[in-house]
Amino acid sequence: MEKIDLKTIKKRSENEFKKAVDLKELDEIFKKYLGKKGEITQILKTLSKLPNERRAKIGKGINELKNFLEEKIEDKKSYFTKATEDKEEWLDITAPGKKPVVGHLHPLTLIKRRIEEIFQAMGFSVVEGPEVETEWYNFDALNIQKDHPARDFWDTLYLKGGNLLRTHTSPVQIRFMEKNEPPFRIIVPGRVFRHEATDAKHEVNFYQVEGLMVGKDVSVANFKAVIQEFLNRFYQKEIKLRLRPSFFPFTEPSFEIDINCIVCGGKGCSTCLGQGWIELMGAGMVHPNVLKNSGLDPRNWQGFAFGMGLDRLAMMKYKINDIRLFYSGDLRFLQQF
Ligand code: FA5
Repeated sequence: MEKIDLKTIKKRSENEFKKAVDLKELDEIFKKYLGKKGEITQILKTLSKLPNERRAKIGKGINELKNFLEEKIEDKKSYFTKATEDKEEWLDITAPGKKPVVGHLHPLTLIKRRIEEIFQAMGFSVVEGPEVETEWYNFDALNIQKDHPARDFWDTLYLKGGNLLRTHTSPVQIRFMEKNEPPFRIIVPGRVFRHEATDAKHEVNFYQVEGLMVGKDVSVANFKAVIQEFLNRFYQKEIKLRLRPSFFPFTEPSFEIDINCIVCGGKGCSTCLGQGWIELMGAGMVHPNVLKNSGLDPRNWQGFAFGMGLDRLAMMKYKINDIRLFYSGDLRFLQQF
């Protein structure tokens, strides 16, 4: 019988263990030494043929080596198993790729940008103002005295210290005229707030676009031309509009601008409440007191102002019958734009 060199087997197997990188390789080593046809198993089988003295010696050595290998295998096995479990990121390069969801702008932002583009092309600058206002800018400077019933149109939320959430974008008229000499033309898109019950056409938080054009001889005719041009470009078709006499403390004369309902073409539907017309904005010639309150001499300057509901423009454009959808955060709605 050939010489059994346990030391060499131990060294060799130990080396192989060190090199093993996963459970599969470990299994190969196990089979090689301890499997049915493994080296150690074979030696154990031949023990009975050895003379007594040698058998005892080799038997002891081979059992020690067997225990040693079994222990090694167990250790390394639990090491590999744990390492796999601990892996935080598991990259399966064969899995099909996931298409990243690409977001897009909110419909009201798209509308705001389109409005800005059209007015800028007509020579208007885009100006912004604060959403938290003082009573002076939101009411008094706009010729709405403390006890005037017109304040009731624009009920709002008052903050500690006397400031309030602006009810319209009109205060920016004053802020701009205080700092700039006419002639000028501006638009002011922005968020406004009102304390009122919501319905399909009314929100407590919505957007307006203020317009202001002041010069030596700016007239109602100029206003009508600018608005007609704007609406035609915005809706990409000839829009039928009408000016209705109205009242705003900060304009004289004042009017309301309605457009033929785009949803039903003027026949009458739920969006226009059967009227065939939809109110889009308030407007008028800037009141002399407003010019005075902004530091301008009404004998030298005159102009028009308007304030339109951005949400209402968007509703007409996209044929949306409830304003509250814009603020619902419902992806089924938003993903359509
Ligand atoms: C005003 O806010 C005036 N500041 C507009 C103005 C500016 C008149 C300059 C003259 C000169 P009014 O309260 O009517 O006016 O609102 C203007 C527009 O905002 C309305 O025509 C409508 O389109 C929109 N709007 C008003 N209330 C709501 C609401 N609760 N929800 C959504 N849109 C609204």
